[in-house]
Amino acid sequence: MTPRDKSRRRLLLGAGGLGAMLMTGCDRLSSTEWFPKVLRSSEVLSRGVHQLFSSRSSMAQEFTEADLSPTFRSNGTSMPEGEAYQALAKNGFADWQLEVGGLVEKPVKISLTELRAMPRRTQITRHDCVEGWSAIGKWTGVPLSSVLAMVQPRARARYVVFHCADAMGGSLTPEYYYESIDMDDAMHPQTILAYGLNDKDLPIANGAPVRLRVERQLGYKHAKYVMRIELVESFANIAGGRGGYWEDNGYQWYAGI
Ligand SMILES: Nc1nc2c(c(=O)[nH]1)N[C@H]1C(S)=C(S)[C@@H](COP(=O)(O)O)O[C@H]1N2
Ligand SMILES: [Mo]
Repeated sequence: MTPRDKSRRRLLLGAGGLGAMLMTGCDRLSSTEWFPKVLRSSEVLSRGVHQLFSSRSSMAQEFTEADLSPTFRSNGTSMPEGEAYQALAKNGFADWQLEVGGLVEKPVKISLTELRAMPRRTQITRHDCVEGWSAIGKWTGVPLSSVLAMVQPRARARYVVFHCADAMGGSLTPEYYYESIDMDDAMHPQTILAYGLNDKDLPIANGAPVRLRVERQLGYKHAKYVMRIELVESFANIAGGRGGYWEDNGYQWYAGI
């Protein structure tokens, strides 16, 4: 027996011994009545703890008017260059239509007027950018869940992808900004398609006519200049395959705050 065999043997014996110990422990415990009850309550407890600390259903903090930043700065694109976008902007986005399709029963095109006529939600939240700045703004828009209710996602749909109007230079074929979130975040009450900022129409610098607010995640997830929403099972075949423009450049897909 080589020294290596010996140490392996010791390891195996050790593991067996531990198993035997656990077995007898369990046998003894399960024969008493209280053990299954304790097990059940600890399961409930751990579910509660999970919801407290890692819950995807928790709400992001909301602030008051007094907390608003004097101005909400712009970051990344502040004016998409494409001719199509420029034409839409010139016309006050009267001809803009949000396309919602992919893995849905009823694909739709929604105009800004139609979006504005839907039940709205207003929220004052803090935006945190990875570049090290934050700002508090008041956003008004339509819960994404309402739009999804209209189109009826198919059972296979796992992610919602936002395709934007701004091309991010660098290569010969334009790479458009895009982002994606999962169904949990898509259905969250604070996830809205915002058309208003601080009681005014969303400025172009901040993503007009419509940008995503997904309040429990970092700034780059909040896609501006949303033109098309696509429900997919996987984002492996979209652009670089990582679910977003910045993700394709190395950022995390889930950017929880
Ligand atoms: N289409 C598009 N969306 C975008 C960006 C962008 O350049 N293009 N920048 C992202 C980043 S990094 C941040 S911090 C926020 C900035 O939003 P703001 O311009 O309203 O401050 O938008 C995000 N969404
Ligand atoms: Mo950002």
